[in-house]
Amino acid sequence: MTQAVRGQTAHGVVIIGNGGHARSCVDAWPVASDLQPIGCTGHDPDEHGEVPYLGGDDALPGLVRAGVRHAFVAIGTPGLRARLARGATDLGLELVPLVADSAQVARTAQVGPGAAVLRSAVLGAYARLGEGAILNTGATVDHDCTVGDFAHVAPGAHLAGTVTVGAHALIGVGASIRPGIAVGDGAVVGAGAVVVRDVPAGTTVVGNPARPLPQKAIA
Ligand code: JB3
Repeated sequence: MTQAVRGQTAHGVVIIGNGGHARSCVDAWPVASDLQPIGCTGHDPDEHGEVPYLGGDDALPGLVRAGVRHAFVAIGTPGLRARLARGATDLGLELVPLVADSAQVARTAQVGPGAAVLRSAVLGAYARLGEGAILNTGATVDHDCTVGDFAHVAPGAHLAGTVTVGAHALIGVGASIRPGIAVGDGAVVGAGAVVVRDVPAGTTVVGNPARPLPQKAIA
Protein backbone atom coordinates (compact mmCIF):
# COMPACT_ATOMS: atom_id res chain seq x y z
CA MET A 1 0.00 0.00 0.00
CA THR A 2 1.41 3.42 -0.89
CA GLN A 3 2.70 5.76 1.79
CA ALA A 4 0.02 8.20 0.54
CA VAL A 5 -2.78 5.98 1.84
CA ARG A 6 -1.24 4.90 5.16
CA GLY A 7 -3.02 6.51 8.08
CA GLN A 8 -6.04 7.62 6.04
CA THR A 9 -7.82 4.28 5.77
CA ALA A 10 -10.71 4.56 8.25
CA HIS A 11 -12.15 7.64 6.56
CA GLY A 12 -10.65 6.96 3.17
CA VAL A 13 -12.61 6.18 0.00
CA VAL A 14 -10.96 4.18 -2.74
CA ILE A 15 -12.09 5.39 -6.16
CA ILE A 16 -12.55 2.43 -8.51
CA GLY A 17 -11.75 3.78 -11.96
CA ASN A 18 -9.19 6.34 -13.06
CA GLY A 19 -10.48 7.91 -16.26
CA GLY A 20 -12.42 11.03 -17.12
CA HIS A 21 -15.41 10.19 -14.95
CA ALA A 22 -13.15 9.44 -11.98
CA ARG A 23 -11.39 12.79 -12.39
CA SER A 24 -14.79 14.51 -12.55
CA CYS A 25 -16.01 12.73 -9.40
CA VAL A 26 -12.85 13.44 -7.38
CA ASP A 27 -13.06 17.09 -8.47
CA ALA A 28 -16.70 17.30 -7.33
CA TRP A 29 -16.11 15.48 -4.01
CA PRO A 30 -17.61 17.55 -1.15
CA VAL A 31 -14.76 19.31 0.67
CA ALA A 32 -16.31 19.00 4.16
CA SER A 33 -17.15 15.30 3.96
CA ASP A 34 -15.62 13.05 6.67
CA LEU A 35 -14.97 10.56 3.88
CA GLN A 36 -12.37 11.63 1.32
CA PRO A 37 -10.84 9.91 -1.75
CA ILE A 38 -7.42 8.43 -0.92
CA GLY A 39 -6.52 6.87 -4.25
CA CYS A 40 -7.83 5.14 -7.34
CA THR A 41 -7.57 1.78 -9.03
CA GLY A 42 -7.58 1.25 -12.77
CA HIS A 43 -5.72 -0.12 -15.73
CA ASP A 44 -3.39 2.75 -16.57
CA PRO A 45 -0.88 3.89 -13.90
CA ASP A 46 -0.42 7.18 -15.70
CA GLU A 47 -4.12 8.08 -15.38
CA HIS A 48 -5.10 9.16 -11.87
CA GLY A 49 -5.79 12.88 -11.66
CA GLU A 50 -5.67 14.38 -8.16
CA VAL A 51 -5.39 11.14 -6.20
CA PRO A 52 -2.60 8.53 -6.17
CA TYR A 53 -2.84 5.46 -8.38
CA LEU A 54 -3.09 2.39 -6.11
CA GLY A 55 -2.89 -0.30 -8.78
CA GLY A 56 -5.43 -2.54 -10.48
CA ASP A 57 -8.50 -3.93 -8.72
CA ASP A 58 -6.32 -6.72 -7.38
CA ALA A 59 -5.04 -4.09 -4.94
CA LEU A 60 -8.50 -3.84 -3.31
CA PRO A 61 -8.21 -6.88 -0.95
CA GLY A 62 -4.95 -5.51 0.42
CA LEU A 63 -6.56 -2.11 0.98
CA VAL A 64 -9.43 -3.79 2.86
CA ARG A 65 -6.94 -5.69 5.04
CA ALA A 66 -5.19 -2.38 5.71
CA GLY A 67 -8.47 -0.91 6.99
CA VAL A 68 -10.09 0.80 4.00
CA ARG A 69 -13.89 0.53 4.46
CA HIS A 70 -15.39 2.69 1.70
CA ALA A 71 -15.37 2.70 -2.10
CA PHE A 72 -16.88 4.68 -4.97
CA VAL A 73 -17.08 3.26 -8.50
CA ALA A 74 -16.29 6.04 -11.00
CA ILE A 75 -16.73 4.36 -14.37
CA GLY A 76 -19.16 5.60 -16.98
CA THR A 77 -20.08 2.27 -18.61
CA PRO A 78 -23.13 0.99 -16.66
CA GLY A 79 -22.47 -2.75 -16.92
CA LEU A 80 -18.87 -2.39 -15.82
CA ARG A 81 -19.86 0.06 -13.05
CA ALA A 82 -22.38 -2.49 -11.77
CA ARG A 83 -19.90 -5.36 -11.94
CA LEU A 84 -17.23 -3.41 -10.09
CA ALA A 85 -19.78 -2.33 -7.49
CA ARG A 86 -20.66 -5.97 -6.79
CA GLY A 87 -16.98 -6.82 -6.59
CA ALA A 88 -16.43 -4.04 -4.06
CA THR A 89 -19.34 -5.03 -1.82
CA ASP A 90 -18.27 -8.69 -2.05
CA LEU A 91 -14.98 -7.55 -0.47
CA GLY A 92 -16.96 -5.89 2.35
CA LEU A 93 -16.46 -2.34 1.07
CA GLU A 94 -19.34 0.09 1.59
CA LEU A 95 -20.32 2.07 -1.52
CA VAL A 96 -20.70 5.73 -0.55
CA PRO A 97 -22.75 8.34 -2.46
CA LEU A 98 -21.20 11.50 -3.88
CA VAL A 99 -23.14 14.77 -3.67
CA ALA A 100 -21.17 17.77 -4.94
CA ASP A 101 -21.21 20.93 -2.82
CA SER A 102 -22.86 22.86 -5.65
CA ALA A 103 -25.54 20.21 -6.25
CA GLN A 104 -29.05 20.77 -4.89
CA VAL A 105 -30.73 17.71 -3.39
CA ALA A 106 -34.25 18.04 -1.96
CA ARG A 107 -34.71 17.08 1.71
CA THR A 108 -37.14 14.35 0.61
CA ALA A 109 -34.99 12.96 -2.21
CA GLN A 110 -33.08 9.67 -1.90
CA VAL A 111 -29.54 9.08 -3.19
CA GLY A 112 -28.60 5.41 -3.40
CA PRO A 113 -25.26 3.82 -2.44
CA GLY A 114 -22.49 4.71 -4.85
CA ALA A 115 -24.70 7.18 -6.74
CA ALA A 116 -23.24 10.49 -7.93
CA VAL A 117 -24.88 13.94 -7.95
CA LEU A 118 -22.27 16.09 -9.70
CA ARG A 119 -21.60 19.81 -9.93
CA SER A 120 -24.74 22.02 -10.21
CA ALA A 121 -27.06 19.03 -10.66
CA VAL A 122 -30.55 19.17 -9.10
CA LEU A 123 -32.51 16.29 -7.56
CA GLY A 124 -36.11 17.30 -6.79
CA ALA A 125 -38.66 16.56 -4.08
CA TYR A 126 -39.27 12.84 -3.50
CA ALA A 127 -37.02 11.94 -6.42
CA ARG A 128 -34.96 8.76 -6.10
CA LEU A 129 -31.51 8.05 -7.55
CA GLY A 130 -30.74 4.32 -7.57
CA GLU A 131 -27.54 2.51 -6.61
CA GLY A 132 -24.59 3.62 -8.73
CA ALA A 133 -26.69 6.03 -10.80
CA ILE A 134 -25.10 9.20 -12.17
CA LEU A 135 -26.77 12.61 -12.20
CA ASN A 136 -24.09 14.42 -14.18
CA THR A 137 -23.02 18.06 -14.30
CA GLY A 138 -25.94 20.50 -14.49
CA ALA A 139 -28.56 17.80 -15.09
CA THR A 140 -31.94 18.10 -13.37
CA VAL A 141 -34.30 15.36 -12.17
CA ASP A 142 -37.52 16.84 -10.87
CA HIS A 143 -40.10 15.88 -8.27
CA ASP A 144 -41.16 12.22 -7.88
CA CYS A 145 -38.78 10.93 -10.58
CA THR A 146 -37.07 7.56 -10.23
CA VAL A 147 -33.68 6.96 -11.85
CA GLY A 148 -32.80 3.26 -11.77
CA ASP A 149 -29.64 1.50 -10.60
CA PHE A 150 -26.54 2.31 -12.66
CA ALA A 151 -28.48 4.62 -15.00
CA HIS A 152 -26.81 7.81 -16.26
CA VAL A 153 -28.44 11.20 -16.71
CA ALA A 154 -25.76 13.00 -18.76
CA PRO A 155 -24.76 16.65 -18.37
CA GLY A 156 -27.51 19.18 -18.96
CA ALA A 157 -30.28 16.61 -19.43
CA HIS A 158 -33.61 17.55 -17.87
CA LEU A 159 -36.34 15.22 -16.54
CA ALA A 160 -39.68 16.83 -15.71
CA GLY A 161 -41.82 15.46 -12.84
CA THR A 162 -42.69 11.77 -12.32
CA VAL A 163 -40.36 10.47 -15.04
CA THR A 164 -39.04 6.94 -14.53
CA VAL A 165 -35.70 5.83 -15.97
CA GLY A 166 -34.83 2.12 -15.93
CA ALA A 167 -31.65 0.47 -14.71
CA HIS A 168 -28.57 0.93 -16.88
CA ALA A 169 -30.40 3.45 -19.13
CA LEU A 170 -28.61 6.49 -20.59
CA ILE A 171 -30.27 9.89 -20.94
CA GLY A 172 -27.92 11.69 -23.31
CA VAL A 173 -26.39 15.13 -22.91
CA GLY A 174 -28.93 17.92 -23.15
CA ALA A 175 -31.96 15.64 -23.64
CA SER A 176 -35.37 16.67 -22.28
CA ILE A 177 -38.09 14.32 -21.03
CA ARG A 178 -41.72 15.29 -20.65
CA PRO A 179 -43.62 14.68 -17.35
CA GLY A 180 -44.70 11.11 -16.62
CA ILE A 181 -42.63 9.44 -19.33
CA ALA A 182 -41.18 5.95 -18.69
CA VAL A 183 -37.75 5.12 -20.15
CA GLY A 184 -37.10 1.36 -20.02
CA ASP A 185 -34.12 -0.57 -18.66
CA GLY A 186 -31.05 -0.22 -20.83
CA ALA A 187 -32.70 2.29 -23.16
CA VAL A 188 -30.67 5.11 -24.72
CA VAL A 189 -32.01 8.63 -25.26
CA GLY A 190 -29.76 10.42 -27.71
CA ALA A 191 -28.07 13.77 -27.08
CA GLY A 192 -30.51 16.66 -27.36
CA ALA A 193 -33.54 14.43 -27.87
CA VAL A 194 -36.98 15.62 -26.77
CA VAL A 195 -38.88 12.63 -25.38
CA VAL A 196 -42.69 12.89 -25.52
CA ARG A 197 -43.56 9.16 -25.60
CA ASP A 198 -42.44 6.22 -23.43
CA VAL A 199 -39.17 4.57 -24.51
CA PRO A 200 -39.25 0.75 -24.52
CA ALA A 201 -36.47 -1.12 -22.73
CA GLY A 202 -33.33 -1.61 -24.78
CA THR A 203 -34.30 0.79 -27.56
CA THR A 204 -32.53 3.97 -28.71
CA VAL A 205 -34.46 7.14 -29.50
CA VAL A 206 -33.11 10.32 -31.07
CA GLY A 207 -34.39 13.67 -32.34
CA ASN A 208 -37.17 16.12 -31.58
CA PRO A 209 -39.67 14.62 -31.10
CA ALA A 210 -37.61 11.55 -30.18
CA ARG A 211 -38.17 8.54 -32.44
CA PRO A 212 -36.62 5.05 -32.36
CA LEU A 213 -33.48 4.58 -34.37
CA PRO A 214 -34.04 1.92 -37.06
CA GLN A 215 -32.47 -1.33 -35.84
CA LYS A 216 -29.95 -1.36 -38.73
CA ALA A 217 -28.69 2.13 -37.70
CA ILE A 218 -27.80 0.80 -34.26
CA ALA A 219 -25.84 -2.21 -35.54
O1 JB3 B 1 -19.80 12.52 -20.47
C1 JB3 B 1 -19.26 12.72 -19.40
C2 JB3 B 1 -19.40 14.03 -18.67
N1 JB3 B 1 -18.51 11.79 -18.80
C3 JB3 B 1 -18.26 10.48 -19.39
C4 JB3 B 1 -18.48 9.40 -18.34
C5 JB3 B 1 -19.87 9.40 -17.78
O2 JB3 B 1 -18.18 8.13 -18.91
C6 JB3 B 1 -16.83 10.41 -19.91
O3 JB3 B 1 -16.64 11.41 -20.89
C7 JB3 B 1 -16.55 9.03 -20.49
O4 JB3 B 1 -17.35 8.82 -21.61
C8 JB3 B 1 -16.87 7.99 -19.43
O5 JB3 B 1 -15.93 8.19 -18.40
P1 JB3 B 1 -14.91 7.00 -18.00
O6 JB3 B 1 -15.69 5.77 -17.67
O7 JB3 B 1 -13.96 7.51 -16.99
O8 JB3 B 1 -14.19 6.68 -19.37
P2 JB3 B 1 -12.61 6.71 -19.72
O9 JB3 B 1 -12.08 8.09 -19.59
O10 JB3 B 1 -12.49 5.96 -20.98
O11 JB3 B 1 -11.93 5.89 -18.54
C9 JB3 B 1 -12.31 4.57 -18.26
C10 JB3 B 1 -11.37 4.20 -17.13
O12 JB3 B 1 -11.84 3.00 -16.53
C11 JB3 B 1 -9.96 3.92 -17.65
O13 JB3 B 1 -9.10 4.83 -17.01
C12 JB3 B 1 -9.66 2.51 -17.20
O14 JB3 B 1 -8.38 2.45 -16.58
C13 JB3 B 1 -10.74 2.25 -16.17
N2 JB3 B 1 -11.19 0.86 -16.15
C14 JB3 B 1 -11.60 0.09 -17.19
N3 JB3 B 1 -11.90 -1.15 -16.72
C15 JB3 B 1 -11.21 0.16 -15.03
C16 JB3 B 1 -11.65 -1.11 -15.37
N4 JB3 B 1 -10.88 0.54 -13.77
C17 JB3 B 1 -10.99 -0.39 -12.80
N5 JB3 B 1 -10.68 -0.06 -11.55
N6 JB3 B 1 -11.42 -1.67 -13.08
C18 JB3 B 1 -11.75 -2.07 -14.34
O15 JB3 B 1 -12.13 -3.22 -14.54
